[in-house]
Amino acid sequence: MVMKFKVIKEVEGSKARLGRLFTPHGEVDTPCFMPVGTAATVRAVFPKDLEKDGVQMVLANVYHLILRPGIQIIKEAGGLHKFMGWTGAILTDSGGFQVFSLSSFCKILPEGVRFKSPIDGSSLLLTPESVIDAQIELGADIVMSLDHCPPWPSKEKDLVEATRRTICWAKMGKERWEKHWGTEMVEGATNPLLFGIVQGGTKKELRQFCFEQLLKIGFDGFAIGGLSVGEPLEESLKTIEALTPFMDSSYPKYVMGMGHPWQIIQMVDLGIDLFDCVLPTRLARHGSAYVEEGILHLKNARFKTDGLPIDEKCSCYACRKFSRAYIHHLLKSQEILGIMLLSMHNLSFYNRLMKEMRLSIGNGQWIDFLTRWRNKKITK
Ligand code: PRF
Ligand code: ZN
Repeated sequence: MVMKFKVIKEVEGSKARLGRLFTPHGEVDTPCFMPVGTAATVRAVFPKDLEKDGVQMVLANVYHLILRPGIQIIKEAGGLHKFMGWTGAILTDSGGFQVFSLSSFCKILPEGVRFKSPIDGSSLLLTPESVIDAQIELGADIVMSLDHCPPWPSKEKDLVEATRRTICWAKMGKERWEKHWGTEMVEGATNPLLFGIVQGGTKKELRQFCFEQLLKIGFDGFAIGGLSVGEPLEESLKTIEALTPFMDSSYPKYVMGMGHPWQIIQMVDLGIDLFDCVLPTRLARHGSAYVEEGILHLKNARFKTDGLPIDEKCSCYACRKFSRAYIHHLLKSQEILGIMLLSMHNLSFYNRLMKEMRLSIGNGQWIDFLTRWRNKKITK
């Protein structure tokens, strides 16, 4: 198999590493944070600003795009990249998480998941094969297998069943994948990457079993799903810590949907390469801004006359040009620019954090970086 991931530098005394992914839409440096653009838009942010800020890959969700506008419309528009005006890489999620988040609107069947559309009430069947087809039709750079993400807590029997189903669906998806691209990867070809998703709740043995089975099926990378679904944070990190030593280090590893800044730093230390999280853009829509010391709630009256930028250390457009008082005013007046500026700033904060992490791994100062962050308020 041709590897589409290269480990560039490892750290002594940590599992943190610097890597590079090779996708049809360019190289992606890891550790990498993907802003969430579920419905083919990172909410309230122009793609040109993401690009300027150094974002190399965004995440979209095939479940949402099937429902609206429909895969055919995007295909006819020239593919997802053209449709959304994004020239970087795109990872599309498969809909497996919606089994968790929309559990009352879906039914698990051996052949896939049946959803009731929240838009018009119609019925939609996602199968392990149909989600692969749809992601390929969109032109995704990283395609995710269909999985079953169970809630926490779940009975052991239900966890085992969800894991077995995830493995079975991964195999069915891989077979469909091979129908598209063949079984042999051609050196230098710019095919997309296919990732398998490890489930198994917080059960170490089940997680390891799932990974071993997925490894046998063969993927370009592996995601750890089923975390941040209600379990205590300590449990999520322990699960990752128990699993990563069993995961072949030559593959990229992606923890899905978990990304408080301090969690990302700890996961990088555990050898995770890829992240996504709605937090920076969601918090922005609630009027909150990340700074190294914590989170500022800019709707708070104490910012009414504050002439400082959101963060003096940040050089994003929002921080260069505007005051906290102005953004407070925009939020209070329900002006959309307030949310746009905060979204831009929060993503800038994440991108800077990722750049600093890559830099400190690259120049041998990872442990210092980790120690410095451990002492910050934002980690509490
Ligand atoms: N599966 C998929 N997407 C996801 C998850 C998962 O388990 C999670 C869990 N945190 C987020 N996004 N397919
Ligand atoms: Zn800023």
